Amino acid sequence: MKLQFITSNMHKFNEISAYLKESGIECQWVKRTYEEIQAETTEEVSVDSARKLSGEISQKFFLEDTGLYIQSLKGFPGPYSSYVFKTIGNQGILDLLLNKERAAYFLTVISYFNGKEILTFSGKEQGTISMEERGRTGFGYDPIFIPSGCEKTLGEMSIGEKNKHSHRIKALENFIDSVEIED
Ligand code: ITT
Repeated sequence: MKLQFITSNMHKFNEISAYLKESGIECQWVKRTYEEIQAETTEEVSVDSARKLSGEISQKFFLEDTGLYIQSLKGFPGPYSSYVFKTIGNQGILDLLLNKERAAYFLTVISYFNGKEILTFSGKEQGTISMEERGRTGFGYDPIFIPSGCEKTLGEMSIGEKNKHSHRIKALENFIDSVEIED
């Protein structure tokens, strides 16, 4: 079994391919950027991207969009996570949260194009935002996110540790459990 994963992000590919390898599924990295719409949900961004790419790629593929949702900021940065990371970054988020509740979650929405239609699968990971950046593994918001029940941030975990409870792997499990993936 072989799956094509479209992403510009090497870390996403490494996490997903490490997990799929254990399940005996080969994952091919299609490394490319694509334009994302600005929308109010992670799902809309994910589905719209897959719909546009399905117009130019005839084979089956999947992609995913991920957002960090902070409860006391009414879900911000959510679907704006990419822009917010590029602009104010992790320190900017920590500054916004001074004296605020720190509960947050990551949401990943995978969109799979099966050659005919687009199917979506979600995964959520609850946690809290740390008081300072910690750790150098992972990427993006990993150094400020502590999964529920853990003491370390995702930035202090190996891929194997992060994959045990991650939003991305939960979405992936829903995907591979629900879909017949032939060659
Ligand atoms: P694509 O090519 O797959 O779109 P991307 O890096 O642009 O790669 P997203 O738009 O899904 O990915 O990511 C939105 C932002 O959230 C971006 O700043 C990422 O660094 C960050 N992010 C995504 N997944 C994350 C994770 O597992 N841990 C920490 N930060 C993450």
